[in-house]
Amino acid sequence: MGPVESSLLSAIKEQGCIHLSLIDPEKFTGRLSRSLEDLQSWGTAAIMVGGSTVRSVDQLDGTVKKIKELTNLPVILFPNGPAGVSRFADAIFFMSLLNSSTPRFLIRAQAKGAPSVKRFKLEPIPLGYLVVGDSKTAVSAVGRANRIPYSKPELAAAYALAAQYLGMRFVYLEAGSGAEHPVEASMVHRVSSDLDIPIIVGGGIRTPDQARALAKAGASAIVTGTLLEQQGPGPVKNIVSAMRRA
Ligand code: 1GP
Repeated sequence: MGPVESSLLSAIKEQGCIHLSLIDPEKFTGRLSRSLEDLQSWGTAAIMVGGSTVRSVDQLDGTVKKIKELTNLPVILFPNGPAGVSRFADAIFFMSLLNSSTPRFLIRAQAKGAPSVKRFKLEPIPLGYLVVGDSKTAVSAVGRANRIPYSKPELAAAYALAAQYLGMRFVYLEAGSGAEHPVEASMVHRVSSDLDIPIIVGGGIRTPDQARALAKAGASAIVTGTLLEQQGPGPVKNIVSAMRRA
């Protein structure tokens, strides 16, 4: 296990549930410097960089370099494929979209990207990625996911357990960026009661109440992206403090 994963696990142990900020290089147009300063002071644990439609490595590199200049928080790539690998990041969620219907997102893109991860000496953090819920989001369409409905939490739990048994060290329950309905707390609760590895939850989380409920249900990390892009760092502060209280 590398230093970034170790720092995430220590923060989870200490805080119960941590906050991760996602910056999509294609979408983020806000002022990065002010936002990052605020996020760091409020206690976000790491910055994830990526998005379902990232194509330009130059744009990705530029965003990662800028974030690294502005903060000493770890930068973790959240790749959509080989184009999501930047040599300037610290770590990468090395993930398989477990409920994709295409081998491309199950293993082919990973095989294509793995040599770059090694060459750039990025820290790989193995993660099982699951698209859940009813929202027609970019990740669901691009990843050709057979979404797991909220009415089938036992199915999400079975996939998550399979991820754990395959040696993945995190599971990510993803409702999709900008999802209308974030992951339901009952699903997180069902998954977390079967699992020994941390659960990351993201997609459509907009309010402190949603974040608090997910943290209480057993989420180890909560990801927000769109909120920062659309409303600036203010609302993120309320989410982080609600999670702390939870
Ligand atoms: C998307 O889960 C993340 O991969 C974050 O979603 O942009 O809706 O916060 P939002």
